[in-house]
Amino acid sequence: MLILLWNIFPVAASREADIIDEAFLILTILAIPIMALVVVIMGYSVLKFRRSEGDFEDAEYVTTHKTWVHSWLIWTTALCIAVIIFPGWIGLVDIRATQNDVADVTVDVTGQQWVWTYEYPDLDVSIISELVLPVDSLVRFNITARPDDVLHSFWIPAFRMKIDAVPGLITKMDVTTTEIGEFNHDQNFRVQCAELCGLNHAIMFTRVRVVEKDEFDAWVAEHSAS
Ligand SMILES: [Cu+2]
Repeated sequence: MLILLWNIFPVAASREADIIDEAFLILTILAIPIMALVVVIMGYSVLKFRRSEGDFEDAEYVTTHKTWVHSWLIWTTALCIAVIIFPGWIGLVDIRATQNDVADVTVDVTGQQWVWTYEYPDLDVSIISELVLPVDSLVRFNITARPDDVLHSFWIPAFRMKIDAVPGLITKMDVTTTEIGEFNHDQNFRVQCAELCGLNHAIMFTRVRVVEKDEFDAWVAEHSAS
C-alpha cells in the first residue's frame, strides 16, 4: 500500500519535495479510513432506512443523538488540530528553515505574458530559454511580474514548490536541489505558470536543467555578460 502510494509521485528533486510528499502521504493515509467509514455508514443508511414499497407514512421523528454527535465533533476536531500542527505547521517551518541561510545561487525571476525571464544577479547571466541550476545547492528565487502585467505563478513540479508572481511585489522561494535532471528526460523539470494568465498560459513554461556544479560553472562562463 505504502509502496503503491509512493509510486504515484513524480520525481522529487529537492529537499522541500520530500517534506511535501511526506505530508501528502500522511494526509492520504489518514483520509482513507475516514472516507471509508463515511461511505460505509452512508451506504448502510441508504439501504437500511429506505422507504419500503407502498409505504407513504412520514418517517419517525428523530432527535439528535448527542453522544454520537459530540464524539464525532471531538474526534474530527482533534484530528484537524493534529494535522494542522503536523504535517502542516511543522512542515512549513521545515520548508522555511533555509530562509536566513546564505544562498548558493540567487535567481531573479520575472513573469510576463507569456514568458519567464531569469537573471542571476551575482553571475551576470540573463536568460529566457532555459533555467539551469547546480545540484546540491540552496537556490533562492526572487519572483515578480512586470508592473503592467497580470498575476502569474512560478511552479516547478519536480521541486514541489510554487509561489505567485505579483506585479509590484517580490516573493521569495528557497529550493535545495538534490537530484540531477532535465526537461528532455522528465517533464517535471520545468517552470510552469500555475495561474491562469491569458491566451498562452498553458505554454508559459521553461525547461529546467539541474546539473553537476562543474557543468553549472561552465554554463555560467559561457552565458555571463561580464
Ligand atoms: Cu502566466
